[in-house]
Amino acid sequence: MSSAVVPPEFHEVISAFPLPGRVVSVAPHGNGHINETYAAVFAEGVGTRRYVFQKVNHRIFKDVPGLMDNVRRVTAHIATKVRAAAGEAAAKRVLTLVSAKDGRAFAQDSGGGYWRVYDFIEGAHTVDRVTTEAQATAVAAAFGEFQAQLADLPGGRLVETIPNFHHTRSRFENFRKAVNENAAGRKGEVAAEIAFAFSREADADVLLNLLAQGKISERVTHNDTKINNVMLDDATGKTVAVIDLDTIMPGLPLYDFGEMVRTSASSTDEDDPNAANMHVVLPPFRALVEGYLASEVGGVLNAIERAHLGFAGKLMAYENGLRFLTDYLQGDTYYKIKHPRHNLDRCRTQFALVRSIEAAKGAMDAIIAAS
Ligand code: ADP
Ligand code: GN1
Ligand code: MG
Repeated sequence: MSSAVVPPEFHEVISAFPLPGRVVSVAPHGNGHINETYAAVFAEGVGTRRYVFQKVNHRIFKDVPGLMDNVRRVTAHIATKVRAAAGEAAAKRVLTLVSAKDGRAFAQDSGGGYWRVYDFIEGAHTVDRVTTEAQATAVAAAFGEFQAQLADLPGGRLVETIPNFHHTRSRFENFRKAVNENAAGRKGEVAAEIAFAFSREADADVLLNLLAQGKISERVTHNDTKINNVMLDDATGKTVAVIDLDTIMPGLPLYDFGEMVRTSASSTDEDDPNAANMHVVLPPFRALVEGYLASEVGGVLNAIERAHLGFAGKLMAYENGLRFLTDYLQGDTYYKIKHPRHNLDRCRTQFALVRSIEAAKGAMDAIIAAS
């Protein structure tokens, strides 16, 4: 069996799941920044079947059993909804958890690591960048639909898997602390980025104030609507399933929309080493607005929420830039990195995107008004 770069704990947990046959190969999979994801091929007789094994990042997600309870509730609810609306074949292609033999939604290895297994969604793929406007419309519609499907999730409030996840004021205070502590001794090198972050501090409170004033509402949201968190059909390009459900919890629809703008209406990769390549791109922005507003969730957004669709993109670029800069200042303890300046490159593209969205505000507002 080929299993280069797969940790030994993987082999410990295989037998905890009721999977048919034997594992014939396993390899790292996908481009996520947080969890460890592996695709494992199982053979039984002449056939093979793939599963996704994920080692959940326990350092970041402090309550994995609580998180997995959310995932179990959400995947079951979504499957029921999709089955009713689109039939069994469609329901089989949404994210489907394989429970462990003991009935739990995860298994633990001898080092205390948490593992979960999903059916591999076959005939589909993720992209790190949007290439067509149709793709942007489809992604926005898929996340909008997903959020609408969660509106009647039974069972009470979901566990908050990362407290204050999109609380931009709290993100800003973490950043300020990281500057003061200067744990990795990198503060001098990023003076320009620090100054930029302070110059936009007031943006951190805009949506929080609207929420406190009751002008916008909290709902159950995905909170990580990056383009590579939706699977697209290989043949048709249509959206098949929303994935990466670790941060589903109460949040603002504007955070979901803003994260789509950040990742789907931007001109280059989040980690492009040349931040000058980064700017907002208006045709996919228009496509996102249209796809989101046409989805079921469009009908529940009020005028204030609609008016902030562009600002939401700027806020998510700012928040992610703050988070990357904080991680750089703290010595790269949160995100996976591939080289020492990775978080700094990511921060710079995000701050370039903030500037670009500010410059394009008039054009973006006109698009929203026309949609
Ligand atoms: P992370 O939190 O690290 O981003 P994800 O859950 O998004 O982890 O998974 C990382 C990548 O693995 C995804 O972008 C996707 O390409 C792939 N992936 C995840 N789940 C599945 C699945 N059930 N079937 C096929 N590919 C998957
Ligand atoms: C992380 O897990 P992934 O790669 O989809 C992060 C998001 C950030 C994103 C930046 C749990 O997303 O919040 O916006 O990186 N997820 C978590 O690319 O922190
Ligand atoms: Mg992901």
